Amino acid sequence: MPINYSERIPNNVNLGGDRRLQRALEAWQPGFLQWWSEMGPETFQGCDVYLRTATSTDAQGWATFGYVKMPDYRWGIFLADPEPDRRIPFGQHKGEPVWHEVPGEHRGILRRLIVTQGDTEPASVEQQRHLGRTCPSLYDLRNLFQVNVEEGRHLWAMVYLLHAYFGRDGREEAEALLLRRSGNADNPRILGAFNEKTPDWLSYFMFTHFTDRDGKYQLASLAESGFDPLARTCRFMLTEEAHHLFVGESGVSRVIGRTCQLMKEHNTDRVGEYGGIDLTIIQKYINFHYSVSLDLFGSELSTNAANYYSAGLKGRFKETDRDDDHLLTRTGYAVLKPDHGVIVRTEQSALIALNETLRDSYIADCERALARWNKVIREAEIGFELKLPHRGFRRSIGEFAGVNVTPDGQIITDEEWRRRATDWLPAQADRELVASLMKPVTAPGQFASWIAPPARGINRQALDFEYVTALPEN
Ligand code: BYC
Repeated sequence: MPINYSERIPNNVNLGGDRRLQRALEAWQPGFLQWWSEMGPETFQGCDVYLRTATSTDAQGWATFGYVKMPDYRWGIFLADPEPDRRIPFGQHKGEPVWHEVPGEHRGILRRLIVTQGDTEPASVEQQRHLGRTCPSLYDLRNLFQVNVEEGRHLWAMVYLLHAYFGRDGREEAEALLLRRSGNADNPRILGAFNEKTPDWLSYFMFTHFTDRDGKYQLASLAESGFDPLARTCRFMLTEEAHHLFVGESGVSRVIGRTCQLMKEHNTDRVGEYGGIDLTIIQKYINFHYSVSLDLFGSELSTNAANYYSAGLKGRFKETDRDDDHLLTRTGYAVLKPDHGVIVRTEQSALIALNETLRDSYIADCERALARWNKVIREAEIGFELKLPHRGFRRSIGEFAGVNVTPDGQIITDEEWRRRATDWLPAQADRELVASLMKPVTAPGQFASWIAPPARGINRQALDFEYVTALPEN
């Protein structure tokens, strides 16, 4: 069936006037819809969900709210407005006009970056597909689906770049994005965190807090790219990403708030029997999701990252605001490394240490959010402080891979690690307790026992607004 482009696919890339691109997307769209029906949210595809859809990039159009059935969601293609006379801000081509076509000599690595970014988007939808069944409220169910459809749109954004700029190999990569599966042994998603399970809503909030936040930093680095279509695409994606981070941070904050309330009401730290999640369990989930997400920045010392930067393809967070030479060929950067049983500070070339530079920006952001969670605990007058574990804790990528580092940064033996791992990471019993609380709550305005209501509704709607209607029986 031919697609009506201006209606079905809202866009600002002149899709209606580009026959070649139309044909490519026409061939890809049925596969996407098939993937969405197989791997998108289970059970709720026939419901009306109060969603925001981007229909243009201006203030009126980028967040249009209304009831939509998810398979009818209009997955649009948007680039932020071009900046006149934009110049490549960093690397060997610094100061030259940005590229509007793929620079031939950097084609391979550019495609690889776009594919890696694109692969995470459907992966996260796959990881979250079961969660609707155990939603803590209609408000949270709606937010889950909002995140899911927007990850779908972010996949479209990367597929648009592959189709519009990379010809046949771009089309093949776009197909492959629909074939890999999160956690599949034979054809897994590319990056580690996207093959983990998201078994419960606490994991989901941690994921949207810590793993989506990697997305914020990676997208911001790609938004500096000298390849202007990628930069503009990522800039628009970042506007949507902010809501995903809000879902994560406020979700965890509401769980903490409810736990503190139960601790005070019952004068105990163990709130499981009262339908809450202990702060010690929350800490273990933080340790797990934070460490998995730190791995997403790649090795501390990376020639890939140096090449991306020198080629002008991937910058640093807020590259253009930084006051240095934007070449980094003669600059140093401090990097922590394990060395004979202790962790030492070493001086490295800033160009080789770019993954660590981005990880540092991310860690600082995570610290700020953690302080906001701790404020909730402090205001409840409870003497407990959540912490981020050391950056070397439970890492699988880079200098700390295979080294047993405790949350406070001590290197320990394999034997001691085995003995103490469940002090720091969710044990079977912790996961079972959290799982036992995951009972669906779908009456408007009601919330599960383990989470506090949010401060306000979505788009100024009331908390008892029917964010999802026409729910399936039982
Ligand atoms: N898992 O020099 P290295 C998001 C591989 S999240 C598995 O250490 P490099 C979102 C690496 O590919 C943002 N493999 O790293 C969030 C390389 O493989 P090859 C996603 C890994 O290349 C929530 C080898 O190890 N966007 O948007 O400098 C919901 C050595 O590479 C991992 C991006 O990531 C890992 N964790 O940096 C929805 C941006 N880490 O060459 C969405 C694009 C590394 O030996 N990607 N490897 O085969 C990049 O910029 C880079 O690929 C990375 C890795 C930063 C990921």
